[in-house]
Amino acid sequence: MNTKDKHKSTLEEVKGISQPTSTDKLSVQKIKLNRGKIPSTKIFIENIRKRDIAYLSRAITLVESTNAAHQKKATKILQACLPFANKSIRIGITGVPGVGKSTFIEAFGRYLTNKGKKVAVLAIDPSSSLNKGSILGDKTRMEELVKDANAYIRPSPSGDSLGGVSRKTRETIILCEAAGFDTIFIETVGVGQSETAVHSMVDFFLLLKLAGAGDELQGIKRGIIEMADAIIINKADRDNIKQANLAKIEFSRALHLYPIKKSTWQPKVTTCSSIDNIGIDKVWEIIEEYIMLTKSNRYFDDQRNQQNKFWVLETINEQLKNYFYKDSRVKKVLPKVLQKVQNQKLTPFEAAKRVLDIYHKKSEN
Ligand SMILES: Nc1nc2c(ncn2[C@@H]2O[C@H](COP(=O)(O)OP(=O)(O)OP(=O)(O)O)[C@@H](O)[C@H]2O)c(=O)[nH]1
Ligand SMILES: [Mg+2]
Repeated sequence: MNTKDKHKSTLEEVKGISQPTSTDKLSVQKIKLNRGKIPSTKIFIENIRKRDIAYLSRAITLVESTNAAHQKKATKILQACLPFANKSIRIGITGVPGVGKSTFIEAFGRYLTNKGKKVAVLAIDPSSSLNKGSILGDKTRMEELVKDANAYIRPSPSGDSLGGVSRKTRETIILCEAAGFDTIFIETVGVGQSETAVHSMVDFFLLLKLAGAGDELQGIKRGIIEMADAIIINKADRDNIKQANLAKIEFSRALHLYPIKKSTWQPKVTTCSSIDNIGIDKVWEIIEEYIMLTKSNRYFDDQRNQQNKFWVLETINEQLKNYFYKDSRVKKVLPKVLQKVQNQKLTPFEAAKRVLDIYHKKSEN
């Protein structure tokens, strides 16, 4: 062994045979990065700005961590990333399990990276797709996108609070934007309340649907249709083309019955086949048209400002609730007054007032 080799990490010391992927250079860098000391904020920023995925992922992990030291670090990184954020198009994608979200994102993502775009995909709450194997499923359905150097796919863990998930996703958006991703997809399963949260963090909201199944069958709530800027009838291929075209006409008609949106945008309906890559370009055309309209009538920036305001207030609300319910005296008194309400000894309003008074008194001391 010569002196140069002596200083090599044992992780790299496999002479004469090709390195398995688990010990290739990038993996070694990742392993090193994930152990021991957390790098300085400056190092983080430098590497995130270079679109170094290992650093970006590590920063997102800090954002997602509940550890106080990690959160402090995450705040510093986010603050430093802020000047570089905000320069992307944020697109929400929703639809019931099986509608083809992952397949669509694979096709659409590839279409965009071929156009020179840098695409980040954040999947919120992937575990809600009934089985927890969906991340694995996504990896196979986004086979090409996963390997694409201009794409980054990150499933967000489903947290116990919606506010918590939303905060993490919003902060992850900032990190991805600072890393130069100019098109951000945020994917949710269109059956829960997370759509409202996603709607309040994106510029454009896409709803994927299937032809031939009623809204109830598809588990889509009316509110979600109202939020949509475009409805895409997926799987418009093979025996399904005629039905998909019919559904397109029906939805276009139905959408005209909704009140005009503040953006003045009339939501569009289109069909596509994610598997055969047909109609994908039309989706991008629609989004570009939307951006042109809303940038010229200033709705685009207004909406982002409104969203920021909304999230400030939302975060305050959530924190206040946390402080309140974690307060030891509240914890002690609340069950007692609830019991009194149940026994008809106290009205709900008086009960609430008593608990709030106790909390206020404590904070004044
Ligand atoms: N024929 C046809 N099949 C499709 C199309 N898009 C998706 N599929 C199929 O539909 C099934 C579900 O697709 P996914 O992309 O996994 O659906 P998803 O919405 O991501 O599902 P979840 O992750 O469970 O929420 C798969 O078997 C796909 O191959 C399409 O355009 N045409
Ligand atoms: Mg999926």
